[in-house]
Amino acid sequence: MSDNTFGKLFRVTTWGESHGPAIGCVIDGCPPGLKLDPAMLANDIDRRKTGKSRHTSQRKEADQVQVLSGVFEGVTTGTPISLLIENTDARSRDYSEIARQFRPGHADYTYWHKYGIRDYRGGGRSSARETTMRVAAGAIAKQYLAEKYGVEIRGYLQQIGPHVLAPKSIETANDNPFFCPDPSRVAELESFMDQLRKSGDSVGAAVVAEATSVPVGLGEPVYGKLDGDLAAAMMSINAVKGVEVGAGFDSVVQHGTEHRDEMTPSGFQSNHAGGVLGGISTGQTVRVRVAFKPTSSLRIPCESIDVDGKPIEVVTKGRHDPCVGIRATPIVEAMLALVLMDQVLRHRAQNLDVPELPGRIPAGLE
Ligand code: EPS
Repeated sequence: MSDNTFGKLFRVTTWGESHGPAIGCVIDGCPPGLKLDPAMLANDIDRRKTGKSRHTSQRKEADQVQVLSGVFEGVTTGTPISLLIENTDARSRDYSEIARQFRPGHADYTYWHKYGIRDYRGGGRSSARETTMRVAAGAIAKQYLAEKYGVEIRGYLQQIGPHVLAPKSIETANDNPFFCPDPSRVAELESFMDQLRKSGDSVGAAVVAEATSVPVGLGEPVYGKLDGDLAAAMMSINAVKGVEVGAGFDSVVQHGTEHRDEMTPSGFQSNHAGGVLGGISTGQTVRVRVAFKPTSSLRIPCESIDVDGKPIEVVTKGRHDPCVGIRATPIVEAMLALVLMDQVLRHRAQNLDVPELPGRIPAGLE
């Protein structure tokens, strides 16, 4: 496993396993002089945590982040920032049977055949636990982007199973366990999840994240496009099976007259592009939608095989998420922040001397 680093100039390397002593990351390339707000860092880590409601895994991690380097008197120094979180509530005995078995739909099988060895405890490196460090690094990127450019990143649960959630009031998404952007739908989600949990099954979900006040010009044609980087970043999150930017797959049925975002001196008239044209940010809201598959650790028995290829019936015990998408909003936001942060530094490295040209239109309706 040799690709644990994300980004070209804002480089984040994560390490650790779900049931090891700790998880951590090293962020190399963070500009010096950024005053870090520890409360904001802790808040984002807390938003992603397990065990905050009955609808997620009941593993209770303190998720206390230790800043080991790269910050002096609360300000980044430009040297590598090293963050560490101890694992304090791993229960490895839940995994004793899984040690020799494969859960259909899980990375168990591919890790085993790729490496010939696997830390089966809590899924090891393939666990969603790893996303904690993405959120930590993303919180630092968010702070820089907000301070320098006024970029604001927010996300919400857009769909869970058959329930499509319109963003009636995005600012309330943090006030409920689902990141639901419509308070009037929360009770319906509670009973949906209660029934699902009782049934022992799991379900998929979709999360939307958007960034406002993104500077024009981020993204590098042709292999470092902003949307290309976003797709890769989102697909690297556990359980993600699809990514859309702007109109995404709805573009298939659109006509050009509908899809094109008409321009006037006062703004773009729509945002089917999702804030990206030719792989470069337009200055409009960058919007991404991410599809999460249903989780595969289920207590409903099913057919599988063991490490010797013998047929078995597999049942997963322990504390699992019936829908990993429920707490994925902070993770999607973090990956959006990391991509924008990296592209900001890359843009400045090459194009700092390019003047702002006349005729730049302000952000439009969206
Ligand atoms: C996970 C399985 C569960 C979750 C875990 C992700 O692990 P365990 O069986 O050890 O409780 O709790 O999520 C986290 C620990 C976390 O911090 O997100 C999995 O299989 O991905």
